Amino acid sequence: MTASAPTRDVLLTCPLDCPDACRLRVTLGRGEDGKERMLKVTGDADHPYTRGFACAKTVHYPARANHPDRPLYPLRRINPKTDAEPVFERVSWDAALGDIAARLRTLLDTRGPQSILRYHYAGTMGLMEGAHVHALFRALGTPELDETICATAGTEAWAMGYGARYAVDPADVRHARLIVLWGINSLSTHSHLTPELTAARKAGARIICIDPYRNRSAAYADTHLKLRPGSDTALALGVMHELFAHGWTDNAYIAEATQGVEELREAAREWTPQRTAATTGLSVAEVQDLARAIGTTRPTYIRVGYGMTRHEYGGTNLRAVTLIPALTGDWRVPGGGCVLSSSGAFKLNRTRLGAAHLIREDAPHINMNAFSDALKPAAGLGATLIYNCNPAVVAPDSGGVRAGLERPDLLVVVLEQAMTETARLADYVLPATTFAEHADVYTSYGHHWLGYNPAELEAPGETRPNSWVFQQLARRLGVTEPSVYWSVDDLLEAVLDSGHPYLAGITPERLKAEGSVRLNLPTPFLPYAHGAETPSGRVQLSPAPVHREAQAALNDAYPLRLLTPPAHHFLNSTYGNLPNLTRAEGGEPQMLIHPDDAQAAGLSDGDSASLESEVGRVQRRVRVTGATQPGVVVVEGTWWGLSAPDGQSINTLTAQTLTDLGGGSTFHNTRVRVRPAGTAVS
Ligand SMILES: Nc1nc2c(c(=O)[nH]1)N[C@H]1C(S)=C(S)[C@@H](COP(=O)(O)OP(=O)(O)OC[C@H]3O[C@@H](n4cnc5c(=O)[nH]c(N)nc54)[C@H](O)[C@@H]3O)O[C@H]1N2
Ligand SMILES: Nc1nc2c(c(=O)[nH]1)N[C@H]1C(S)=C(S)[C@@H](COP(=O)(O)OP(=O)(O)OC[C@H]3O[C@@H](n4cnc5c(=O)[nH]c(N)nc54)[C@H](O)[C@@H]3O)O[C@H]1N2
Ligand code: SF4
Ligand SMILES: [Mo]
Repeated sequence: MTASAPTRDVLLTCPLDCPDACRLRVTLGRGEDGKERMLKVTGDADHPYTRGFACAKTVHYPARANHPDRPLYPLRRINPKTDAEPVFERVSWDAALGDIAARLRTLLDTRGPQSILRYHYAGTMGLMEGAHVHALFRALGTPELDETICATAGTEAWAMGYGARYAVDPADVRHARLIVLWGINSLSTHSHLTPELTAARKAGARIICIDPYRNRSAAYADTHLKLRPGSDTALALGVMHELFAHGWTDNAYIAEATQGVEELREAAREWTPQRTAATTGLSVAEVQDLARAIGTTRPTYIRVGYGMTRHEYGGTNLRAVTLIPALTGDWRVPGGGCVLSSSGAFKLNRTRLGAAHLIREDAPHINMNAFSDALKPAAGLGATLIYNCNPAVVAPDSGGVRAGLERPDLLVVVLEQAMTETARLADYVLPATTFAEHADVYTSYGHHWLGYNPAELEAPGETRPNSWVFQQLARRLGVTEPSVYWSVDDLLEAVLDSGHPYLAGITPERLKAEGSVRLNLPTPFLPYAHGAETPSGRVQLSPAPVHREAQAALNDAYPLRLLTPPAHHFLNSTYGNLPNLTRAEGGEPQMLIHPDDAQAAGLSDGDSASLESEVGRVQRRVRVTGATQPGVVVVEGTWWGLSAPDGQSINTLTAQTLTDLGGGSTFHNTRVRVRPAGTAVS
């Protein structure tokens, strides 16, 4: 792009799948073609949560919006999808929509709605472009897609103990005197928590990070506990053992606000520091120190991430940890408690959002983690429409997903802002607008502000919002359900009309005028101070969590556990096509391996290694480092396969195995073997 002169600054909410939902200051400028485009992104200095900075990723959003490969016109694939290099021709919207609608109509009439699958996740968190757009499919009666790839194991685990997900007010975190980052790399994945952590530390707080490898947050913390992956339930029970044994429990809180403490006490009894240490790989002293710190420091703030949920027993792991503050009574103290997500505080009226009212009791459900299976010919799909998601890279068993999308008899329609590897496998690529180019409404899962973005920029080329595309298809398919045709104003009107006190005073007019509005929460916000929104009205401690070893146990054939957590400079696969950000991540994906394991496998730093799981095989550059532990290898980031030496996504290795709760993904559960690339299995 040639340099443009800045024209104006606008304030917009970041649409990406990140807890921070930042209020961004976006500088626009006019190019030589006379059109305005995005020039620069920073954070709104006046926003109490964003505090004037955007993350290391989103400052580069303009390069993504103005990317030379961004699809700007509807494209039709004209060579076989099995050819390595796709060839597309530009077509008119009318031709593309007409053909897609005709093929969907034929499928509906001959094979029924179950032959069509929508596939999506949270590429945009917007209520219109992310959530409401499923309305068309509900009107057609196509299968429900269960959106399990990220959060449902945690959501269900939280629901068992607490009901709705409420969070400690971020502004109260600075009051905490102990902060435990438990299975979350918040410095990378929740970067606006960092100023709060730093403020708490200045006031004397200690920060402990519990993670199998030394990520950025572990390096920042005062103490890093390098536990064995999948052993969090054992560690949580070990902490509880000490809480009970030393009388560090808040018995008044337990009596008033919880149910099932005797069962939990019984379950914790066998988790002595010795046994806990043996199971978690930590030392007895580390276990005792963690328990004493939690037992004797008020308030203690525990921030859990989704990391510990991405295992076979991940739901239980998270539930065990989140019950700790119900024993210490931290929920009564501003800054104390445990946080997974703040989303429960957004008490919107969702009855018609995404036409949820049309979901039939007997609707078939497809778990999005099983997309590879759903795309097998025997499953009977004739078409899939993919939006806000890049499954050829991010979904488990991505090799199977790619093979499915390549099927010549399957109509693949991809709505995209970037020429992703999923888009490259489409029969039709439909060019999508970005957050500056369409209006939308945003909640957050890390703070308490509701956001509204107007469409500030003219849509480039022939890009269109998802909602426009689906309304056009709906017209061609004769859909009459009114909510399918909602405007953003209709949506705002409907969702804000819940009568809940947290939304009191928040009208569509006010939200549109102010752009970012704080929920009307009580101060201090202590949502679990006297109980929880469970059927009993109490925090539910039973059934007591039970530690279980993964069924995919390490063995001689597969001696290493592979973790694939997020990269600092990507947002899932978003930004993986920007050269400066792939450079910042080391130029290509790398496998971190402990010196002991590297030696055993005959690998040295900088070598190329073959990693093999029961699902697939990839090749990665080796980094020998004590940052990880024996038995654990780490590949950070869902890089584009195109950036890897072998062209393969890391999810070539991951399995469709589901978690114990919520049908969630198990991305950190993969067992692998490694050897120098190009050598045969011995
Ligand atoms: N920079 C950046 N930010 C992001 C994202 C991104 O891709 N990049 N993605 C966004 C999205 S969609 C999400 S869901 C969040 C995810 O953000 P996080 O919750 O931080 O990420 P996770 O993959 O869940 O992994 C977090 C940590 O859990 C550790 N872990 C793995 N197994 C275990 C275990 O058994 N026990 C414990 N205690 N820890 C374990 C991993 O080593 C990792 O360091 O981040 C969001 N923000
Ligand atoms: N191995 C491994 N795999 C993982 C993870 C992991 O930790 N390890 N993390 C998992 C997690 S937590 C998640 S949430 C998923 C995320 O996986 P995805 O939801 O696929 O997230 P992204 O890779 O960011 O891709 C989102 C896509 O949506 C597009 N998009 C954004 N806005 C719009 C829009 O308005 N309209 C349209 N049509 N498209 C839009 C973007 O261009 C982008 O290509 O990945 C999962 N996959
Ligand atoms: S990706 Fe997250 S941290 Fe970065 S600007 Fe967006 S909301 Fe903020
Ligand atoms: Mo996620």
